[in-house]
Amino acid sequence: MSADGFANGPPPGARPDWTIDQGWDSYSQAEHDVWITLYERQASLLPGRACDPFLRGLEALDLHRTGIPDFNRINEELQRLTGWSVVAVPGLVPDEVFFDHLANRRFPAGQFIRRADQLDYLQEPDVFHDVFGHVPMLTDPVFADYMQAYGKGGQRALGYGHLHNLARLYWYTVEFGLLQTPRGLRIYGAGIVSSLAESIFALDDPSPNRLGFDLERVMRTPYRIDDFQQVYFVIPSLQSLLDATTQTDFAPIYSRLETAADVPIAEVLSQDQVFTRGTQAYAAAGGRL
Ligand code: HBI
Ligand code: FE
Repeated sequence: MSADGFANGPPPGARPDWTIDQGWDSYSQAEHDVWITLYERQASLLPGRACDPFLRGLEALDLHRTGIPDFNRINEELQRLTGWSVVAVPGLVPDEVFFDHLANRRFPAGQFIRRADQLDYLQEPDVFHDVFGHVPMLTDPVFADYMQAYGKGGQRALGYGHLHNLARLYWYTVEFGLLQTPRGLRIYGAGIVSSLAESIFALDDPSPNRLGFDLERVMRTPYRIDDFQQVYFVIPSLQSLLDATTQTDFAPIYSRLETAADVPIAEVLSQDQVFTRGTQAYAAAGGRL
């Protein structure tokens, strides 16, 4: 939804911070069945693909197979582990509202769930994308700190007029990030773990580039929202991601970004750490690299 789509404030029934009651009792069995179908597909696919903090979070929160979880139940455990809580929202909320929630350790999760005929793609984040995709990582103390630091950074970025650069950081980490482990690359991005096809594509397909994470490089790299990623960025550890966000003064980065050109999405720069060079990049270079 574009920014002016929020011009007239929260929708009817939503509070000023855009939260609504989840209304867990009002979900139909058909809606719970959609969750069960999606959960079972991903839970059987992700061992060996999702990173350990994600799998541990999935177990700790018991986002079990009996249907859409009750946020009140999840929050008892989540608050005990990292002080985060899940709050229900009708869908996408304005950036400044989103950042304020994150800065206060509240994750805004869509209350609705996709229909059974929309299993593999939907426009707005629903409760499966948000709660199955994003919430397990919030049980990890380091990632929980990163998400709060991101929220605070987002509030500052709004002031600098560099939200679009920070949105790229969110996209290439929180949504589509990969983690380096001794056993190979593992997924921590919510947009990947909540997608059957991309959970396979992100690790196995030869077409995308997989490059070492660099904060400024990521902030110069546009992204597409309607297809698999053409580039994934790999972090060496969750701690390194947190350090990049908390130990960096963004002001000089923002001023350099004023004049730096975006990096074409499929390009590999000479300074990039290359984990895998995608076939599409190979093709774009005319088959010689
Ligand atoms: N709102 N509910 C919700 N969920 C999001 O992931 C979200 C949002 N609003 C803005 C937004 N994400 C993006 O602009 C982030 O990059 C900030
Ligand atoms: Fe998301």
